[in-house]
Parts: sequence; C-alpha cells; structure tokens
Amino acid sequence: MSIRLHHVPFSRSFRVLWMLEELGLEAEIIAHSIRKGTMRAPEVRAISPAARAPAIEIDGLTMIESGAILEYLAETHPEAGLGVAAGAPDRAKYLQLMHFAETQAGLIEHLNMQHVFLRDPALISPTVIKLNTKRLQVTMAALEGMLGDHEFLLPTGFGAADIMMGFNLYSAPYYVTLSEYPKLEAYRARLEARPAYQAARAKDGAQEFYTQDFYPIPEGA
Ligand SMILES: N[C@@H](CCC(=O)N[C@@H](CS)C(=O)NCC(=O)O)C(=O)O
Repeated sequence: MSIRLHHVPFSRSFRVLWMLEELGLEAEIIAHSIRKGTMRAPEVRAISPAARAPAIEIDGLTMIESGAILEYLAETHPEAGLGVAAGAPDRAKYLQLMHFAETQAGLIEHLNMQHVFLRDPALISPTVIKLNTKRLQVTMAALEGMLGDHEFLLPTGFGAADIMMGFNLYSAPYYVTLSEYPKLEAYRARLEARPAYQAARAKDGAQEFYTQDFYPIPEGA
C-alpha cells in the first residue's frame, strides 16, 4: 500500500497522521505551510481543490476531509476496531461525534483567523472573538457531558471519534481554559499516553501559528 499525506503541522491533518500510526501504516508525509501558501500549488490543488490539509493519496485514490479519511481508513481496516459499522448500536453516536468535531474545529478556525492570521488590527472584531469564544466554551462543556466518566468517547473503546475530537483538545486551549473541563483534561492525558499519538507527534513538525500560550477575549469586548 502506498500512502502520501499532505500535512500542515498542528493542523487537522494531524488526525490522519495519528490514525495512520494507530493502524501501523507507513506514509510519505508532504509537509506544507499555511503561511507560505504551499497548498495552493497547482499540483496540490489537483488533489485538494480548496487548498486545505489534509489531503491523502492511497494507491492512486485521492481524498480530502479529515473525517471522511478517518472513516474510510477505519472501514478499510475493520480488524483495528477504530470505527463503528453501520447497524452497530453506537453507530449514530459515532457519526455524531465525527461531525461534531468539525463544529468545534470550525470555531477554533474562526478564532485562529481573528487572533493569529489577520495582521491588521482594524480587521479584527472583539465582538466576533467574544461570541466565538463563548460558542467554543459551549462545545467544550457539551463534549465533557458526552464523555462523562468514560475512558473514551464511545463504550466500544478508543477509536476514530477520539482522534477527531481529541485533536481539537490541543488547539482549543489557546482560547479556553482546559482546567475548567477536568474530565476533558484527564481524557487528553489518556490520549497523550498512547504510543501511536506520541509517534504521530514525533512526525508532526513544529506549529507556525501561535506565538503565545493563551489568547484571551479582548478587554471591553
Ligand atoms: N473540514 C476539513 C477542513 C480542512 C481545513 O480547513 N484545514 C486547514 C488546516 S486545519 C487548512 O488547510 N487551512 C488552509 C487555509 O486556511 O489556507 C477537514 O476536516 O479536513
């Protein structure tokens, strides 16, 4: 099997990197930079038309969308038990988590735009930052409720849904305080203890967006 992953360090393509490690699959990693715009090269756009990471090539098949890629990898490697098959009792919960991860990641992306990528202060809206930070807090509380006192998100154990949602728990804390969600904090520590997580981090590369540990809501917003 030949796999090439178009990857931006510390981005959603980390989900795919982590999934590949969980499955024990080797991949060639093509590292990209959002700041340098390397995803916009015509040969990359041919695979990822919206110039976004991740994009993956598996034996000539090309795919974008981290959630779809994880579902595809889970389905094509059922022996690993990282997905939940159609008809199984937790299927609906599994699909919900796979998609809820992008509701949350979308909020983080909006905050990244405001805090990190817009350079002209005149373009930044403290009101939008406040609104999206509050919305992110709501998703964190919701996720903590979904996790409850379980080890992982589904009773079937660790799987693709934990990778989708778990990845968010590394970027959300730039905008919300993780210790306010103690169950999520402990869950993140359990995820970090996984050898596949650690192997994926070792291949991830340095993030190039955040220049401070925490970005608060601007005063007066
Ligand atoms: N829903 C897509 C989102 C992909 C996406 O937006 N990726 C970001 C990195 S996290 C990206 O490549 N952004 C490039 C840009 O905004 O120019 C997925 O889950 O794969």
